[in-house]
Amino acid sequence: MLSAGLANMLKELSYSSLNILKRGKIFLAFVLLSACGGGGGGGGGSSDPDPAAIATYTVTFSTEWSGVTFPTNYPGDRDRHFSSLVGATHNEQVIFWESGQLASEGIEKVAEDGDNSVLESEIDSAIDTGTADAVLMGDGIPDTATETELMFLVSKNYPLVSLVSMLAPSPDWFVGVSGVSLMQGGDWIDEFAIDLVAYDAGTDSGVVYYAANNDTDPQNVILPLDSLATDTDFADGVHRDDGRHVATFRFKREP
Ligand SMILES: [Ca+2]
Ligand SMILES: [Ca+2]
Repeated sequence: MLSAGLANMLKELSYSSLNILKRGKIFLAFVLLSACGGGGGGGGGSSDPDPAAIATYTVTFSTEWSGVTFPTNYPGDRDRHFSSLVGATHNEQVIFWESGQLASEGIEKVAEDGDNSVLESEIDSAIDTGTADAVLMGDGIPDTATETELMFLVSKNYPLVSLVSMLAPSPDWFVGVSGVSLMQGGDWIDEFAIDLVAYDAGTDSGVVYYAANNDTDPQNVILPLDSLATDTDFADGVHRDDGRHVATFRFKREP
């Protein structure tokens, strides 16, 4: 609801309030803090004693994947899509996936089938042990669109985000982030973007988008997607010639 300008002004006011408090001008500080409290109610943490303990973010998931940008064996405009977003807010004591490590069964299911159920169970287990705060579930990018948005709450004790989506159709290829922090130096980050590398989950041995299922046994580690130039345009997870990324996450803090 608040314009960015007004939100910034309120933030400045709250810093001013703290400075004024230090100087002992309690009354004026009280008035300013009241103004801030009223303005910040949209953040969802209005009953929290510390308004900065919870933040609301929107992540915009966008793609430039097309027959023009990645033409080699392109699956076609009516087929190319990204599966429903799935992930978690969590702390540093849990890692749901990592390049160079074996994929969990949950990541395998997402990467091969766009099936989020096992990864959701893995996140639920982490929530039970106190290392994750919430499961994030969002839309994918259908063949008819180039972006989607997911809004979510995040708390100071669980400021990391892991979020993935299958690049589809594909044998076991996915995009996403693992443990990216929405805080820097104790403050919420206003806005940032991450260009997404395409990863091979190491769980299926297909080399083209429409490869038949071919379980990799023993499983390989997760790595940026590499392929022959005759199979796809990907090398080291990006376009082999121009370095283009197949998708982007843009995180933006909501006022
Ligand atoms: Ca593979
Ligand atoms: Ca497999």
